[in-house]
Amino acid sequence: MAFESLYPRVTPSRRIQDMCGSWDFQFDPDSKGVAEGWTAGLPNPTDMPVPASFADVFTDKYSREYTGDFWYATTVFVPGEWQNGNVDIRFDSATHAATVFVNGAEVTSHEGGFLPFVAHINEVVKWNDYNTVAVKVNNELSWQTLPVGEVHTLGDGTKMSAPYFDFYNYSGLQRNVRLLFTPFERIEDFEVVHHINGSNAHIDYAVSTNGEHDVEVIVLDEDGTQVARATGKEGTLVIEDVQLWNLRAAYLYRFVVRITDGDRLIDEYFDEIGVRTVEIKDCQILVNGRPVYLKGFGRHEDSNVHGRGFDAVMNKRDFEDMKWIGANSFRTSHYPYAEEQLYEADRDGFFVIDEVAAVGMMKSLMNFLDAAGGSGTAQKTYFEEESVQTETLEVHKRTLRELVTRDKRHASVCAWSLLNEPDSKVPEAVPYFEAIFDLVREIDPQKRPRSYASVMMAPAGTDTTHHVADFIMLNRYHGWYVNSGYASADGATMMRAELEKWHELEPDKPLMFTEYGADTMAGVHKLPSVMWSEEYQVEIMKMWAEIFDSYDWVVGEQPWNLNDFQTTEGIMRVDGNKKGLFTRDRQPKMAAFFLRDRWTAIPDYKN
Ligand code: CKX
Repeated sequence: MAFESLYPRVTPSRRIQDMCGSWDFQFDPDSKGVAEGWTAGLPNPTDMPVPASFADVFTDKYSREYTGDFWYATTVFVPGEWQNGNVDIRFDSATHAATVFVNGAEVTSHEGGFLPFVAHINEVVKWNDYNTVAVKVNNELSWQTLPVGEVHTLGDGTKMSAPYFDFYNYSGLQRNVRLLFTPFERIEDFEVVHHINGSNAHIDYAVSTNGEHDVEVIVLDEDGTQVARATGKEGTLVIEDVQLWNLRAAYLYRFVVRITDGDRLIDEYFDEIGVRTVEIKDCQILVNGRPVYLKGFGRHEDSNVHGRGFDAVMNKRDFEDMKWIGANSFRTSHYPYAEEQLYEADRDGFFVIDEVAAVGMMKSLMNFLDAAGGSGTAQKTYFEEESVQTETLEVHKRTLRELVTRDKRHASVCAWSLLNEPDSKVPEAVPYFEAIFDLVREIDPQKRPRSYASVMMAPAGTDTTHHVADFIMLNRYHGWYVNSGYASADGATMMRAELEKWHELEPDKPLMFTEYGADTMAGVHKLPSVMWSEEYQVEIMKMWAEIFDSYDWVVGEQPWNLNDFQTTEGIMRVDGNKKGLFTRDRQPKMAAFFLRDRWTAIPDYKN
């Protein structure tokens, strides 16, 4: 069943009741909430906005850094007339794990903090009455969670998150929560695969329902005119004179799926879908058969006080900043983003590299940098650990199934990133990578290109896993973590040598940079430049640009990061990571103007 992956829509057969707003909230450091009946309501709550991360709303360190169980609770009125259908609560995410109780009864649980799940509540609901919803959430990290990390215990017994990744471990009900009504017989999922034939498109489709009645699919253009129709749970739709979806020139059709019994409508669902193809060919990434040059960013869902909480205003500003600077792509680093972000990317024609939260698969104890030296407490490297090759691999596969199921129809989702900066220099990584890359090839109906973001500690010749990738993605930091400051020119020389080696190893695979850059404090100016100054970030962007322009099989550049963002505190971070081309309040640094001049002069398509 993939009903949980269908983005909620109001249609003639479907209803939505928003559950966002102020919920009760309480920490449960002794994990006693279930035993003490918090499932029916919290004993001593404060109020907490949903969606939001809880950390940055508090003024005390204990609350901000809280690690362990914590609870949300609210009441929701369920209309009596909804008895003649399914009633579900859809959580667009709960970070990182959640168990849901309705009127004291456990109804579902879910692990993974960045993908949706539903609680089916018909059996426990009080119809035409108020119902208590309690959610036990947990934000503890381990070698089996995606993302990866540890939990440390301080001297007084307090737990503390120790992420293996460089973003703050924000958690909570960070995305939308909705009460849904759908017919008992309903559309559970559907997929489309596009084929372009001259001026026409042939779109193979498959619809999943939980019943036996007839299915029809209708396609409407942007004027609402019907341009195609087919019947049956599977088939092919033909759109003549198709308007293709292109980078920064989107066109979206409305695919309307119906279950009917003669003239009677049983269920209707729709999605806004762009018709396009994406493939690797002739050492290029092709959209609609044309080679593209990707300009854009690694990002984070991150903003002041909201933390990782869904923020439509900040998301809109991010897209406006990306359009201003001339970008046409982004990677959902380092976790699946809210569906609303992908719909925005569909509308604005952005090429999205959709990344699962497989980050930190390398041992680290201090803002992840320890991983470079393999230091830290673990005796083994990450992929040498038996539990990784078994338990974590299953978590990774389940999360990939959820990701592909949720995002498979989006025109903007043009590629998958299955890991970020894993320890890909050890032979034990090979079977793990092969298993997850094979899975995504199997379950993605559109067979999109797959890759992973390569860490600088596993350069060409050391990396053991690049054979699984359809294209190469490099995170490289010459000019910052290595060969920095006055030595940056040496970094450029070393990078060119590594690129030549990559092209020898993988002559048929295009290559792009998914991270490069320099921490930059907005407002720090020096002549000549020094590291951390805005002038230095400009120089580093120029250094990388000259490298990219030297190779036609370098097909994309995504500096790190679009914005400054919050991380775990440490000696390497000044209230977060400052590699943004924009500040955390979305204002441009000097280097953004350099990139704007550069990117607005580079076409989205090479021909
Ligand atoms: N890459 C040496 C992953 C990102 C971090 C970035 C950084 C690292 C660099 C790896 O999540 O923020 O240190 O800025």
